[in-house]
Amino acid sequence: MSKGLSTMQQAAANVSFHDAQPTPGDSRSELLDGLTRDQKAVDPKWFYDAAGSDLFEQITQLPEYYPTRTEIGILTANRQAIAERCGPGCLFIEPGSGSCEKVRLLLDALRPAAYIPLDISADFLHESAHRLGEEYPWLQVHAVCADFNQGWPFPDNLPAGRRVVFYPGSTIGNLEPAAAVGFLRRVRQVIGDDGGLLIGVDLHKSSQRLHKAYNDASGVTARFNLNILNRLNEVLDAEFDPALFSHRAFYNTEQRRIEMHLVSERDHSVRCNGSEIDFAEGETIHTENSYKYTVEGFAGLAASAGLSLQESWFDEGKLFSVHYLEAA
Ligand code: SAH
Ligand code: AVI
Repeated sequence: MSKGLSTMQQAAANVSFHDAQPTPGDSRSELLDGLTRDQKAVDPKWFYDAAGSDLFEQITQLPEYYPTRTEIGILTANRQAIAERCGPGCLFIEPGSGSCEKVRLLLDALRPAAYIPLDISADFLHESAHRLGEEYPWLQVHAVCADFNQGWPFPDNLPAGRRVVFYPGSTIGNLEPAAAVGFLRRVRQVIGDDGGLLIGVDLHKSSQRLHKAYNDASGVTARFNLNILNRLNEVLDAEFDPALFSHRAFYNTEQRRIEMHLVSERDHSVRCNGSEIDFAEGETIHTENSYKYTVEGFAGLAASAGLSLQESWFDEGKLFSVHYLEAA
């Protein structure tokens, strides 16, 4: 995507945009806190500036990265049943909406009263929401730029309707299990007693398959991982040199998660927000976890947030799952 911000000025009448991004001061302290721990770490939300969102779109097209195409297959094959579960005229809320591609598979069957994409990647959200609004002139789109772990600031002018949260892509896997329960509790609050949750969850599988999905031959995932250093340079006025770090991704079988790290190639110091951060050779910045679940494991997580599984859909190979849940 590279249409730029000019599309904002030609906003379609059915699209509105609400900005509730974290302040630069909060962003700096959050990042510095992570970079000064024993195991240096950065929240994966920092992957997603316009370049990072573009790189993620490229990842979704990689032959090794099975989740996106598998989930698209499941949504396409079951769209009628899914639309029946969600019900007509709902408010369809998508945290982490990215390119808003997957919602397109459901819109005609679903006919929601409004679609509310909520994402941290401001420019990308703008473009994706406007493009969707142009393609679907009957659809009200209320885009919200916010951190989905810090409250969901909806605009006041949402139409009435049952609320259904759509959380595809296994983005839930990027949250620590305790944070995932916190996220699901928020969903439970947002949907109230009569709403629903439609969620995509990646399943536990062979380490080899997982390893390949996060270590693609063309190096796109490595570029995605390294792009986080550009964010650090921008937000922290820092001088990280991407040439001094390399991509590492592996499956941690005990924790059932892919871990992504950036490995320092040698001892060096990086100027960061006016002070120096030291890196030893081989030391890493932990940039992402991607947890893989069993259906029982995910159902347990949801139950502790007050949500119960109503129906599940799978691909033939049981690589990926899509679930519909309601208040328990
Ligand atoms: N739903 C899409 C995109 C998944 S990629 C799909 O299934 O393909 C994850 C998306 O979540 C990105 O668009 C990213 O910008 C967004 N995201 C990640 N962390 C976030 C956070 N803390 N708050 C809001 N959006 C976030
Ligand atoms: C967005 N999220 C679910 C992706 C994942 O698979 O965990 C992000 C990603 N990281 C590396 N490749 C894709």
